[in-house]
Amino acid sequence: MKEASSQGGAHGEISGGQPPESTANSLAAGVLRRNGLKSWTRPAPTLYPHQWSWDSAFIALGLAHTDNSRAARELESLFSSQWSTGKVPHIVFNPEAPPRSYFPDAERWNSSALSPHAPDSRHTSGLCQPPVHAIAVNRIWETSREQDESRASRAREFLRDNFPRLLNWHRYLATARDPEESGLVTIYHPWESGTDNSPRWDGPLEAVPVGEVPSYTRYDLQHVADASHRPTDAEYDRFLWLLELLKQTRYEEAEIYESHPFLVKDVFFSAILVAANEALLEIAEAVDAPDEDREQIQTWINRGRGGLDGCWDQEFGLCLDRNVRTGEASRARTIAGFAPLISGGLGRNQMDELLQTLDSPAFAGHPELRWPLPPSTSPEDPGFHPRSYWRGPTWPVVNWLLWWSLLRAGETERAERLRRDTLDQLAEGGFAEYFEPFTGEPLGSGEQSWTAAVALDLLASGPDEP
Ligand code: 2M8
Repeated sequence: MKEASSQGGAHGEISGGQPPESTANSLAAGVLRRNGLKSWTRPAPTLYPHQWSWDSAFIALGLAHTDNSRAARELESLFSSQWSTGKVPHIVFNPEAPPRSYFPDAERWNSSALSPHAPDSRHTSGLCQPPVHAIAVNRIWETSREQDESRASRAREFLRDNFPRLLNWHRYLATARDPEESGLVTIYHPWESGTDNSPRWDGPLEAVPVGEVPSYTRYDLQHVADASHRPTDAEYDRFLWLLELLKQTRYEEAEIYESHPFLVKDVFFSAILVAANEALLEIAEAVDAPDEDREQIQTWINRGRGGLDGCWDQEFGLCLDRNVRTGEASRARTIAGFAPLISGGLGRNQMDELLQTLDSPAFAGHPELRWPLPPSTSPEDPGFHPRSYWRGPTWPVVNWLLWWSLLRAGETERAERLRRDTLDQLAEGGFAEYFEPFTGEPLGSGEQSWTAAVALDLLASGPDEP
């Protein structure tokens, strides 16, 4: 496995060929250590100097294999900035980040001043991201249980403390973000999806007339080798305009629902919520939560699966997002379409159809791919771009989600192939943020924490592992 340089865009090699797993483990653990601050971990050394919500969840999942208490602290630190509405903010700002290192900064979001629901203690963004957290908490529980009784009892304590926070977070998503009770989560900004410039958002974004955006300087471009890896300036203008509109509502959910021009039912986010609710049900079991909480979680799971069923597109063999404003489906072929695989509970026919799409030339079966790993956007989609962020590159963190979902669905052989191919890609390209799908070139930031974190989980979960 290669180790990428800590400078964005550079990916230096420290050893050739695929190393033994113990070396790979220590390289991955080293990335998390170097990106680690006192109680949480930066997603990348320079490009992302603050705490990001779903990055932290993946990081905790990886840390669960090396240091349970550090993993627990990672999530506790994130949840200490949870809003009173239950929302877990997508960014918690680091007051010690170097000046002019990331934009939009805390000042631009201004959430503590604008919203009475934002925490006083730390500045945060006003958005949220996919809820991987309960899945990570469950991993901490699983890995602690395998150890001595004192660790298991500390983990049980951690579960007890965090169950109410997770439940509030999921309740926020099931209510404020789904007033229609459709089972699908509404997002207010492409940043909430985590797949920022995906062609999924092209249609809904085009419908947003862009107003006067207060002047700004992008700092992200100074941390990558080439601007083509990142979203375009035109995309940034739209992202920042949406932020201005959200500020005008003071981040009030009801007002946003009333006036905001970008309201989309995100199938990928919704599917992760279903899987996270399954994890939460297991946590509820472990902490002996009241029956009504468990029933509530089960209702959300059923509702989520029902909602996703309604978004199935026969022609693409994928699930599609829906614009709440127009009712139209986003006809883009992206990895988000595999949402039902993540939410689980599929019948044999739908599973076969999804796997057929996954294996087809539209995704992992494309004959020119460096590894048979699904690009974030299908090479057959008009919005595909092999180097541009979420428009085509392969993301290890997405491979992890698909691998984990395949395992849960009992597709063990296929899951194992995906695990091996993902690790081979990292062995050649290092712990990059994302990869060019045809050449395997590492792109974006080097030393990306969640890439290292999922590598640790994949390495620990091989068929030879106990
Ligand atoms: C990317 O998003 C941020 C904005 O939130 C950015 O581009 O500046 C996305 O890949 C997102 O999913 C991820 O959580 C974040 C940090 O890794 O970077």
